[in-house]
Amino acid sequence: MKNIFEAPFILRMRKVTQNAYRMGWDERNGGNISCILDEEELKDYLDLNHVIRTIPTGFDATPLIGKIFLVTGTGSYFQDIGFDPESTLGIVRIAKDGTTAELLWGYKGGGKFTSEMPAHLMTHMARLQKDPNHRVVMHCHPTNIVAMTFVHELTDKAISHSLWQMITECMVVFPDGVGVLPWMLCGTNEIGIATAEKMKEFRIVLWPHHGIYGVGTDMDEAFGLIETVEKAAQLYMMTAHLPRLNTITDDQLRLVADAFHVKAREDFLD
Ligand code: 2HA
Ligand code: ZN
Repeated sequence: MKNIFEAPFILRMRKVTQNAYRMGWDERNGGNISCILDEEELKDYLDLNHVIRTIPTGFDATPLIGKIFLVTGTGSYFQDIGFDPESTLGIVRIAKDGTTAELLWGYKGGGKFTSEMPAHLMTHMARLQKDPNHRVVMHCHPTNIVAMTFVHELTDKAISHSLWQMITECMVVFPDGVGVLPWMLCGTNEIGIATAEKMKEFRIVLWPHHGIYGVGTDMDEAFGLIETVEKAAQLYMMTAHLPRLNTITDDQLRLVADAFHVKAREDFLD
């Protein structure tokens, strides 16, 4: 068996969580990440027949039966994941009943996965239907995007349009726009269902006055997507109270989309 502490998926999780912490997106135990692991790769590191214990998920995840996830633990601090991955992370497989997770590694000391597991697993189900290469769901609390939800109209169209206008690159990185939910109680199946519903259309979903969900085919892509949205929100917040003398027009946004061969959400342009 290879040493799991040197596995690329553990090293990448350590890198991403440390960077997110330093970006100020994950104060205290804020934020969580889940990543679908490749069984072929994992079997060099773990005996997949050895289940340490089982943990109920609290809902039916039948489409994910047999899938294996690396997931941050509830209550764990992102700043701790780098030096103590085995206590702060877990590897779980969705069992044959669809409602139980089998712990294969981690959550040392009796922990369990993030309280936002419903939103994560339901989002994985929604995104896998759209993109078979989908792998990662990342949730965190970037300062400016949360600030923006206090001062901006909360519709998918209005918020996507404002973000696109902040940096030319935004149209290239998220031509599909961002979705936004009404304020809802976090950690519930209800917010999971609402998040996954938006994820049928978007790769970014905002939880007003709380944070953001971003997805990707790997951790760097999910991180980069959130990073780009947060940068745009920062520019919005830096300029929102100042007279707007210049902007990127809708025709210019279309020009960017054409030049970079991406398909802008036309109904979000005027
Ligand atoms: O895990 O971010 O939304 C802490 C949170 C809950
Ligand atoms: Zn949160």
